[in-house]
Amino acid sequence: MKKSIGTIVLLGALILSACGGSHGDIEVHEPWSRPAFQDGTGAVYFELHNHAETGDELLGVSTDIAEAAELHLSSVDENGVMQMQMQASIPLGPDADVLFAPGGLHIMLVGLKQDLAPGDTFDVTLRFKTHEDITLTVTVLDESGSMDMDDSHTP
Ligand SMILES: [Cu+2]
Repeated sequence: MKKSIGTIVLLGALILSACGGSHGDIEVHEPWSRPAFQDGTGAVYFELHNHAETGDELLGVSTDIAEAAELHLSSVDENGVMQMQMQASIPLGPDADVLFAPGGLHIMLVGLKQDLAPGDTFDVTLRFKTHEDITLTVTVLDESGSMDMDDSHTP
């Protein structure tokens, strides 16, 4: 009896770790990007959760689909003008959530090698100071942030 409960608990843990893109102490939720065109720029958003009791730091990003991927922070200056600043790194406090969302933190893709159409997916790898690399599969959503069922881009 004890043994089967242990098995059920273990199974539950396995199922839990298999969903939601769990990668140990750092989790990434709902990676998505805006549509964009080849040679232009794109933006990637997601939510980072650091479940560890120690802090970490997001140091950089890489992807095959763009010439460069940068950590950016959008903000509005005193004149109401939207500005973007490149960040050398993003600190992740112990047990902290960091939101990458329109108007704030985002991954900027510079020099896209392909169009990004709603429904497309691509990989982005996050590099941390301590944690091992995390590769995300990003889904392109339409401008309203939902999946566009237009299939004009599928062959
Ligand atoms: Cu940017």
